[in-house]
Amino acid sequence: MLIHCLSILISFLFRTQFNGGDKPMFVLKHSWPEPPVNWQLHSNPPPEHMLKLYIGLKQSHMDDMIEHLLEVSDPTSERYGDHLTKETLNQLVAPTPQSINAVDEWLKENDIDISAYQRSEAGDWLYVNVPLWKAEIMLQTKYHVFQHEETGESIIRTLSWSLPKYLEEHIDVVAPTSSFTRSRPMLQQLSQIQVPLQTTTSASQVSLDSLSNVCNATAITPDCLRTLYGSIDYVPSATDQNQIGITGFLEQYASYSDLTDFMKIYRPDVDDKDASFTIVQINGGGNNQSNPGIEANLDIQYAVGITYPTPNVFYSVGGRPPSIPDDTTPANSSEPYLDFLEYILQQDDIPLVISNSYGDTEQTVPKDYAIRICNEYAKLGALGKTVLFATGDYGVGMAPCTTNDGSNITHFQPDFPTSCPWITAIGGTADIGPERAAHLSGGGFSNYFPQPTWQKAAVKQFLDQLGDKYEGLYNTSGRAYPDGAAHAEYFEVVVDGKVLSIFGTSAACPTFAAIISLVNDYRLSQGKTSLGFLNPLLYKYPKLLTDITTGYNPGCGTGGFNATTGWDPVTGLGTPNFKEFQKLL
Ligand SMILES: *[C@@H]1O[C@H](CO)[C@@H](O)[C@H](O)[C@H]1NC(C)=O
Ligand SMILES: *[C@@H]1O[C@H](CO)[C@@H](O)[C@H](O)[C@H]1NC(C)=O
Ligand SMILES: *[C@@H]1O[C@H](CO)[C@@H](O)[C@H](O)[C@H]1NC(C)=O
Ligand SMILES: *[C@@H]1O[C@H](CO)[C@@H](O)[C@H](O)[C@H]1NC(C)=O
Ligand SMILES: *[C@@H]1O[C@H](CO)[C@@H](O)[C@H](O)[C@H]1NC(C)=O
Ligand SMILES: *[C@@H]1O[C@H](CO)[C@@H](O)[C@H](O)[C@H]1NC(C)=O
Ligand SMILES: [Ca+2]
Repeated sequence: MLIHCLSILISFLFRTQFNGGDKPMFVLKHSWPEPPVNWQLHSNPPPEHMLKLYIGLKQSHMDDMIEHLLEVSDPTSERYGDHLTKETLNQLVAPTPQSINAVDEWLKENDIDISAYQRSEAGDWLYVNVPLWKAEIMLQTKYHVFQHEETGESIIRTLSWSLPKYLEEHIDVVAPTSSFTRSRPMLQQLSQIQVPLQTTTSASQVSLDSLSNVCNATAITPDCLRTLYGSIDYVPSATDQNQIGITGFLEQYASYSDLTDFMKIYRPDVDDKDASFTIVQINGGGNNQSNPGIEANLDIQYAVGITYPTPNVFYSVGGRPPSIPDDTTPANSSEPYLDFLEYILQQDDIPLVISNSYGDTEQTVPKDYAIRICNEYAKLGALGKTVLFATGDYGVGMAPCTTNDGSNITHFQPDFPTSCPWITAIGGTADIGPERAAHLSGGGFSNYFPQPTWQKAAVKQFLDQLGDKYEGLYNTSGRAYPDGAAHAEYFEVVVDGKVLSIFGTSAACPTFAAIISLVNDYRLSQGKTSLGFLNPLLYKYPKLLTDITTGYNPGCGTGGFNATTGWDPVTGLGTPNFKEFQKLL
């Protein structure tokens, strides 16, 4: 009743803001001077094409939410590990009744029936199916089909969009609009060398006193990584409370039979019939077992290979749009992160660690969109989940390293979502004993997210010794990454029954994630809670990671940054040391 009266009052107030007749005044939300690099205007989509609009309502107590998150992630706080429940989280982020009513009113004005949309549990997202022509009126915009020059991929986007002025304070983002991000797998180089399928001796059966007995720097295996990062003797026991999640985008499917072969070769100590994983299909995500993806197999094989017998979940996220959209094809808007976040945040049972080996340059997304997606990952942190992203395989930036804000200047190109501070960003190393930074390792400084307090001292130490080198090419006050690293070269992966050798931070991310999953197992088995958002812990206790001090990450026509003593923008604080985690936690 109260809400009903309020909504009448509010709708009255809005009308008074209307510009003359019944047309509201619009304010520009975002615009690009030109399509982002490699995207070309292709054609006009049919007006009846159905779009699924994601409307992100302003979250009311985001600052409080972040404060909670920082407290429960600070290892020196009494509240360390006291993660929020989903109910508390949803209450904190729920929009105000004013925002809810304002947006409902807007949809009503546009003859959108309440049955045509859904709300997230917290009420902070609305998912609305509308024909394109209507979205164009609502957002005072024009949608086009854009095609990617290299991949031929096409998406429906706009170069500029607006909102009625009265909604400015109630809505953060509407998507799809002007975000051109693609979820690119972070494995750049793929050796065609095929290693014959053969059974090796398990590390637990060979002498462990020398790493070189187990590791071959040009043929990385799970036992090598388990030895290198100190988890070889650890047997997970909290497997009824612990899961690790792996995301898959772009029709990347993980194969059961390839995992079986992989385990036969690389974990002969495990009965391969026992090693498996669960597949969850989101938003039309497929599962074609005859078409295994290299990225998907790499991720799942190393996650299972290191965490076995911890349950592994593979998320197959759909949503790639038709190559040329027509009006009969259902709305597939290519918003992979939003699709995944929409799904996962509604679940009661979310894996404690989520590994992501995908990303794109930060400047392919508008800043407000990046901030909102980043806040969604912060929610996962507040719930006690660790979200990790690979940092990319192009060192300090993928060519052409020019800005697309109209200024067209040369600048290192940070990657997103890994540049989001609520994510643990994982770079890559190479060699064994000692490891050095891998040349491909993505690293740098965000242009969107300010540097968080927990990393300021570590980053300052690096910048002080760097001096004015590269001045103007990167943002000294931005969120700096990676946070950590793991091996990223010559990973042996079974794909379609053959062993391939893979490079990329895509290999590093599930490896680091798997070690963190084992630390969670260790804590859970002692009745403690999960680690959750990891970064404040890592920066407070850098000993948890092995410092990498050599190597560099060239890119953008430069030698890139050097790995140095302490934190560096190539390998972060270093590679995980499971035994140190055990000692501290
Ligand atoms: C290391 O791996 C490479 C590539 O697979 C192989 O050619 C080499 O023989 C291996 N070295 C040893 C000592 O096994
Ligand atoms: C996206 O496309 C796939 C087919 O490629 C389809 O199965 C799925 O239902 C679509 N998703 C939506 C939300 O329309
Ligand atoms: C599954 O993948 C195989 C191999 O690429 C392909 O031939 C087949 O058509 C695919 N099946 C479906 C249902 O897409
Ligand atoms: C940006 O500058 C580069 C040369 O530095 C040039 O090749 C390119 O065409 C310019 N792009 C635009 C959009 O002006
Ligand atoms: C540098 O980073 C800060 C903090 O995130 C941001 O406010 C500023 O706009 C960035 N500068 C540039 C040139 O991107
Ligand atoms: C990296 O180290 C090399 C060798 O010490 C040095 O010549 C180079 O200037 C350093 N680069 C940066 C960006 O610090
Ligand atoms: Ca270092």
